[in-house]
Amino acid sequence: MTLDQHTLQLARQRRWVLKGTAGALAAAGLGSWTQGARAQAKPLPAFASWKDANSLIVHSTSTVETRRGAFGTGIVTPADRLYIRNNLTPPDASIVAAPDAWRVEVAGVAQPMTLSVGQLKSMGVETVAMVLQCSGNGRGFFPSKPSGTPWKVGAAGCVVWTGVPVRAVAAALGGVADGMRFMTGTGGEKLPEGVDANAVVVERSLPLGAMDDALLAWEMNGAPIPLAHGGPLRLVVPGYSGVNNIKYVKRLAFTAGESQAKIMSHGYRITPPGAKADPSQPSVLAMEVKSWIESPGADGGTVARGTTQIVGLAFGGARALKGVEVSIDGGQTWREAKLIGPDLGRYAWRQFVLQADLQPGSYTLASRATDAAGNVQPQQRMENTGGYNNNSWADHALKVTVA
Ligand SMILES: Nc1nc2c(c(=O)[nH]1)N[C@H]1C(S)=C(S)[C@@H](COP(=O)(O)O)O[C@H]1N2
Ligand SMILES: [Mo]
Repeated sequence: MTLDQHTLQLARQRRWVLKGTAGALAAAGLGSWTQGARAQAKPLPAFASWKDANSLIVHSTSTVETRRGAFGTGIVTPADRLYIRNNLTPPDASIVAAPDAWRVEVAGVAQPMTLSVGQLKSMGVETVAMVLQCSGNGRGFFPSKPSGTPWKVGAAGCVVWTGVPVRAVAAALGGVADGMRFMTGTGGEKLPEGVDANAVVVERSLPLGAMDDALLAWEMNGAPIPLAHGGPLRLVVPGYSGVNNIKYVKRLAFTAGESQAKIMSHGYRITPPGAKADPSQPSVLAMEVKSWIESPGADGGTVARGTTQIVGLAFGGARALKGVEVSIDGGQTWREAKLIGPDLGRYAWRQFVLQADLQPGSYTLASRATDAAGNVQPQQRMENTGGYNNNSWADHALKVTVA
């Protein structure tokens, strides 16, 4: 990419209305505009200052979203563009300086034990590519404006994790103890003093079967996991939404019951509109089939007429992806898109493309994915108070003007 193209792309991401060529923009002093825009945007939090600000929307010091159109076309989301969601202040950065020294307590097995990351590395190794997606991704499309970050598409990424299978750890410690029905992970943040730990701790319980594909991971996209993403050690559970992937995991327990932490009992529940969250409502656990278009038009700008590659991202959630259809008329007619690039496994996302000849006019571009079990991405979101699990294709459609 030339510098001019790059500048143009940056400007598009900033949603400026563009007229003229890239060269003309450079001549018009676009450089100073970009600086102005950067000054206005919220800065990245210190623990994530290494990220690519131009690819991100900073909602707050604990919530950072990838811009639509900025995921890149390499399937795996680069670490410096990956979203961030922290419920608490992350631990001190010193914990990632000596990653092998981090310790995790393993309970609910025949021989409970506290293990260092160094020890875990001797117990087994496995790699998985998976979609990491916040349960609230797409909340920003809910007309009811649920409280919480109004994410659009960018609280998600496709990430490659390496670590030891949870099954191998459990087996090495004599196996899961009798009667245990859940796998419970606890985050290693320092909790504020004087408050009930259960009110704040990030602790989640998943059905025991979730351990089958789960890892205790120390590497992300080929490098030690950075603090922002849960290093030195993270519990990753392919197919389960973001919150169930516990960063800086300090305890992994097989338990008879669910965690009593508020984030488990009341947080992340599918609560009917108007009702209050309570433990009888279903938990947000496995992810559903979903897709969205990345290009053209993610910036809301005008699209050039002629042959166009409509590209996007699609995943099956807890199941493999089967296929994706694309519509250019808001869902009246659909055509099968082509899946491109290598298949990194059932938990990863795939890129898709549909080539279309777009003549001047207005278009509503939509995509609709189907998983291996035949579940089709629905037209409408399922209304719920927390704004979770939005996989509506209509909400994710893009209106574009072709000129
Ligand atoms: N320890 C801990 N783990 C956590 C969280 C947290 O606040 N603390 N946030 C969860 C939520 S809600 C999401 S969406 C993902 C975000 O992962 P990321 O910041 O690496 O993108 O981490 C999950 N794991
Ligand atoms: Mo989340």
